[in-house]
Amino acid sequence: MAKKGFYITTPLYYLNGPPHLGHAYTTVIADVIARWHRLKGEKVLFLTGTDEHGEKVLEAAQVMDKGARQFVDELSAIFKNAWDTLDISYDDFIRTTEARHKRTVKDFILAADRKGDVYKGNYKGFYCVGCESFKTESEMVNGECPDHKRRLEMRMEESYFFRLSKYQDRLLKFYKQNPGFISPAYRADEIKNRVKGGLKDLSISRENLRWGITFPLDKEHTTYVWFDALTNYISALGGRKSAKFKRFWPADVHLVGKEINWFHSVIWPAMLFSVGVKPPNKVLVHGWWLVEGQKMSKTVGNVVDPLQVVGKYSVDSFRYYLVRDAAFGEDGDFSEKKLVERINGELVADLGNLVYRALTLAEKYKGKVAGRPFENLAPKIKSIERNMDGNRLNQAMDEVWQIIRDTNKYISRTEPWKSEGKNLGNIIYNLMERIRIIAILIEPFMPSTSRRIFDQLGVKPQRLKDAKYRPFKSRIKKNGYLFVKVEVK
Ligand code: ME8
Repeated sequence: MAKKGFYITTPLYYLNGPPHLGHAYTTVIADVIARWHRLKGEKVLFLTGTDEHGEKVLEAAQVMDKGARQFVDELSAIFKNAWDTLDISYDDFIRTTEARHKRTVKDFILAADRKGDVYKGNYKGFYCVGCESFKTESEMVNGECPDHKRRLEMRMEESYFFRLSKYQDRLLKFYKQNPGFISPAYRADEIKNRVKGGLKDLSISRENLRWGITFPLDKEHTTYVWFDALTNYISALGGRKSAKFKRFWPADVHLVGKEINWFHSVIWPAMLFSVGVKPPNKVLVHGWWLVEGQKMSKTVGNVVDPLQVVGKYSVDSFRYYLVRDAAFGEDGDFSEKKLVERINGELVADLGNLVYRALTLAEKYKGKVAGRPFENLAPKIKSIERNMDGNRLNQAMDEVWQIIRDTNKYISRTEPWKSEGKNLGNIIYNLMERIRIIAILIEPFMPSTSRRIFDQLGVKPQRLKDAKYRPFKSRIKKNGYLFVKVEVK
């Protein structure tokens, strides 16, 4: 059976605290891409979940004075609820503590061992619990991990190793043959240069940590948390021999933040080479959200809670802001002031106003709604499609917004309040059809707003193939404003 579905994943988030703005961003972006592919009529598998093993999670449980098991059960439910609130249309939510996952991790280690890629040795190095990885001296700044600002401890222990070094040439060849594998392209260069500089074998087991998956070759060892976590993308399919695997693998997109690109673009493909599975099609790398110019941190006290933001504004305005405000790939800078500006200036004044004005006209008008398009939208929709397919989401959004603004301009230009008869019927036809098309195009970004527009037009939710003018078939039921203006004090 050939692959015939679109498979997209988010990282599995560590359970060391509730989800924050950064987690919400990745998950919303993945949701937009997943919804986009469904809109095109594709069968989609959208996977997210939680990374529940390792020292970092264990430490967090201890701080809360909870047993690890209870801690991860509670926190993974909190993640799941957050994604439900944000209208995330995940098809599967995997937890690394599940049996289906443990089975696949064991299968991977045994297969890599059969290939001769696992051996026992000793590790000596500086470990950062924040990154859950060893750091070289050149990566350290004043004895600390620059990302986590933690003093790094020298560790020496017996460990099993994975022969990552063996795959250097194969990886370089793979990158060459698959130029779109790491995207955006500038994120590929840093990876290629590092791989060219040589690869060290990877320590994949821990002796003094019990919270994890028992290493199948040695009961005294626990599987290294990254070797464990990466495998999830295949465990969720039911392992490398399942029917679902045949249907969905290779994954189309692993969406990740820039700090874990290395794990997904180097270690993961090497693991897959070892067990004889094709690498994913694409690792799509995004930047970080800062908050008013600063890195989010508990110590600074500037961690943004996405649920608080959507409680104050709305789910769709938050989703809209996240996608629109940061150029994909680059860092973004969260500010509530900018969020409010976009709500008032774009959601209320452009989209909300358009729908309200046009439906008011349409509801009052008793004549025949028919006419001719004042503009051919096909080239614009093609361009949006190209940008969406290329994951340039904010550019696609800009183009959708242009259609919205042009429709508002069309109202000012044609002055429907001064028109009547066939002329008015034609204006209303254009407005209703364009609004229906807009509702289709915004669905991936703002699913509930899209639904509310379809409801008011009295039509069923539609797909991308319906995004063209057709005879008017709506039954208007106007129902309030889509967005409310935020009063700024
Ligand atoms: O790395 N801006 O989990 P994690 C944007 N468990 N995105 C951000 C962000 C920010 N400030 N902070 C976090 C792990 N993220 C591993 C992954 S995958 C097999 C295992 C997002 O909880 C971004 O996607 O530290 C980043 O890569 C991810 O959360 C890291 O989540």
